[in-house]
Amino acid sequence: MSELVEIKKCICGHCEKQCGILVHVKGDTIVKTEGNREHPLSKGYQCERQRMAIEWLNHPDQLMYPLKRVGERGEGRWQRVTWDDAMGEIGQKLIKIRERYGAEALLMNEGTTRGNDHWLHHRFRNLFGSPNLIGSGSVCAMNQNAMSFALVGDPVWGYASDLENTNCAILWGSNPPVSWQRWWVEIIKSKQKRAMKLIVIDPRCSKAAERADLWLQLRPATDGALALGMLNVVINEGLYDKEFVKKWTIGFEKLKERVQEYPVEKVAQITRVSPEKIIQAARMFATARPACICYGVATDQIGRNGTVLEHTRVCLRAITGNIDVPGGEPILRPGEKMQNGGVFVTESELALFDKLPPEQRKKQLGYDVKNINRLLSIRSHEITSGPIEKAYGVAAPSSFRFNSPTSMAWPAIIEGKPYPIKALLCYASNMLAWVGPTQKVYEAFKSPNLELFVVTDFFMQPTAMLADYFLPGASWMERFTCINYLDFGSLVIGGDRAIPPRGERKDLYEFFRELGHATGQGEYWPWRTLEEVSEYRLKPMGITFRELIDKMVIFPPSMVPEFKWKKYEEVGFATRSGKVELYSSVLEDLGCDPLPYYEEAGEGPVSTPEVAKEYPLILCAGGNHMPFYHSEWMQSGLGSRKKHPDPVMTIHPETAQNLGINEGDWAYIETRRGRIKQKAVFDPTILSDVILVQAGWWYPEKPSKEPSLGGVWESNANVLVLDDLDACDRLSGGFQIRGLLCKVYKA
Ligand SMILES: Nc1nc2c(c(=O)[nH]1)N[C@H]1C(S)=C(S)[C@@H](COP(=O)(O)OP(=O)(O)OC[C@H]3O[C@@H](n4cnc5c(=O)[nH]c(N)nc54)[C@H](O)[C@@H]3O)O[C@H]1N2
Ligand SMILES: Nc1nc2c(c(=O)[nH]1)N[C@H]1C(S)=C(S)[C@@H](COP(=O)(O)OP(=O)(O)OC[C@H]3O[C@@H](n4cnc5c(=O)[nH]c(N)nc54)[C@H](O)[C@@H]3O)O[C@H]1N2
Ligand code: SF4
Ligand SMILES: [Mo]
Repeated sequence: MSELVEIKKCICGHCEKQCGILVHVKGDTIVKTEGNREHPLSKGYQCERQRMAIEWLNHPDQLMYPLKRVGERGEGRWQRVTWDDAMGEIGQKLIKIRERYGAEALLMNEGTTRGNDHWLHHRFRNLFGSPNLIGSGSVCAMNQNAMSFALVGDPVWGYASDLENTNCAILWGSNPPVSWQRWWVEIIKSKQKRAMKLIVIDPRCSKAAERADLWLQLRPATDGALALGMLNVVINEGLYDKEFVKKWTIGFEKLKERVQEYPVEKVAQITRVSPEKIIQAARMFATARPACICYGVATDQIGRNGTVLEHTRVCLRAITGNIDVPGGEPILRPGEKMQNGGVFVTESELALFDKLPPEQRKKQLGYDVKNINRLLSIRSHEITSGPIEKAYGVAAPSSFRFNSPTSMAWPAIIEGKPYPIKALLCYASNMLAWVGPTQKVYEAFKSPNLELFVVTDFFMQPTAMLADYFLPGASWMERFTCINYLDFGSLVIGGDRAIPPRGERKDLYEFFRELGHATGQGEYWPWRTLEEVSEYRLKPMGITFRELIDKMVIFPPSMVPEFKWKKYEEVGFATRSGKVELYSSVLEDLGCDPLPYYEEAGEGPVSTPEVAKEYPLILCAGGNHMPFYHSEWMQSGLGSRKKHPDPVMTIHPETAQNLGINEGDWAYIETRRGRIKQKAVFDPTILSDVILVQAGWWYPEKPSKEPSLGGVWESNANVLVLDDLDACDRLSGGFQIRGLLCKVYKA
């Protein structure tokens, strides 16, 4: 083994932030990781997970070889097989299933993006012929993205807010000191440097709210009403950018009429936020200009009204003139010509959406179901694609633009309704932990009607415990990175791999390439490795992958030396009208209300008072904890688990006292769906009838088989959630996670 220490420029994949990390390698051993100060985007930032990256990689539970189930699903008996044998068998089964039931009988499930992976599964699925994909996106950002595309033609949902130059930022159901620490650093800097105003909307005084100039403590899941109340103030007090509205929007008068239905007094009653505070927030946001509303996930998880809320937020951003201006929401597009005139090959081009036959598209679960998933259907994708392609000059982004409601997947597997789903491919996702109710997901996985269930992951997590095949994945330290971040913009990010994959682990590129080869798609997967495909993508730009890794990031001309703002003045917006459609023609075509509105969540104290009698508390089944990442980092022995050995439920001390619960006690949390237990932590700032439970919890130290399944039933928040179609988000199909009804008692 070489004694020399080599330093590799890598991109961390422990979450979606893509920080540049220097990995010190001796032979095939990683000896140290540190934030890369020269990285143009992360500038040396690293979070506490980096301190544990090596122990994570060396954890004895990391799996190194493909496994095939022997015995029943969940029995925990596995046989080691080769990749060739596993892929050969999986490929044959998929081909047979397609012959017997049609390509739509394949359902794919993706987890949170880590960068490289999106076009891969789209390409495989489109070539296979299935329109069916489920993913966390329907309760995480994808819905907001879709609303942005419908109204503006570009994503302006606050994922890239210009915090450095803003005078006012709203954190809406978002707690960046825990969830987005790199943003939080920028927010604090802007507060110090330019006295930026911070508004936080949260039912408890979160870490972010502690630093807020204005904290709006609302009843969970009433965010849609609050937003309309704020819009009412902005419009009626004339606080909007009149010139922008006149020149660049359509439907303002209709919107104005609609918001009259939401006077602040009425909104105050719904939300429990005082009229004075609603007015103050609206004025602060509208007059501070420039201002932005950052992304937060809480509102994607309130069921029914979640995505409609984003309609109102886009209106707020647009009419106050905060789109594509410094300090507002920048517009970033893929497909821009680089300095040499060449274009980085985009995700959408590689995704080959045009290979999915029109008759197959229409079969998508939720393609055309009234009141559900409209905006995340392939139909919506088709409607919005024309103007986008015209404006962008490349295929419309398909990554992150459509999927099916999870609640439609389970009946398709279990009962064959509306048609049978027979195969499930799950990559980088732990469905038993992320989607609910867990009981339904479990029933689907155990169904004899599911003929093939494949999982690729690092660990034997609960979902994998029920699979037929397990394929071991290569982590960020074991693979290369070459991305333009899901076609959000034209900048290209590259990263080295620190060490070759351990054991027989393979990256997702190889996973999908091998699946492609096993199902007759070989000609479409000519590049043997991620390095080769990266060279192909970079070739038009006239640089090699090595050069990219060295440079770390390549920016398109519109970003250097200075970011080019107000691009719409030259090219218009990428909608049919070329304007921001406050009154949405896309929603109208989809048969939805073209204007924003408010309705109560499917379950809650107002919509289901009869349930509230037995389940009097309002449950929010989520809220992040560092360094956990969803269901990851729970393995015992890791620093993360030592720091947080148990799952925690946040509750008001008086509410707990009335229930005879002391701080640190185990408590049961029960809804109509089921019950779990977590440890009580007191927070005097949370609304007294609201509790917050930690999501993603399982116990990797418990048996990896039935009935325990890694303890996934004990403390997993998704045992509690609701996915009745009528309670799901009307536009995204997302199930209801926040604003539910529960009762709590001592365990
Ligand atoms: N109750 C409740 N449910 C929620 C949420 C909530 O707040 N509350 N949040 C929702 C949100 S925002 C999201 S994004 C989802 C998250 O849902 P998921 O993205 O499915 O997250 P996890 O459940 O942690 O599963 C990720 C799995 O992928 C594996 N993995 C990670 N990277 C790779 C890779 O490169 N290759 C391979 N082969 N495997 C990999 C990890 O080991 C892990 O087991 O959960 C959603 N569900
Ligand atoms: N440590 C850590 N960081 C993460 C992740 C992780 O798993 N762990 N996951 C990443 C991912 S994929 C995502 S999507 C983000 C999500 O991160 P965030 O957007 O910050 O969302 P959460 O942390 O789920 O919740 C934020 C706040 O929402 C509040 N909240 C609960 N219900 C409601 C409601 O009805 N309305 C409003 N307005 N607020 C409510 C909670 O009190 C909480 O303070 O985090 C990312 N970062
Ligand atoms: S896990 Fe931490 S270091 Fe890695 S990308 Fe995310 S924030 Fe950056
Ligand atoms: Mo997420």
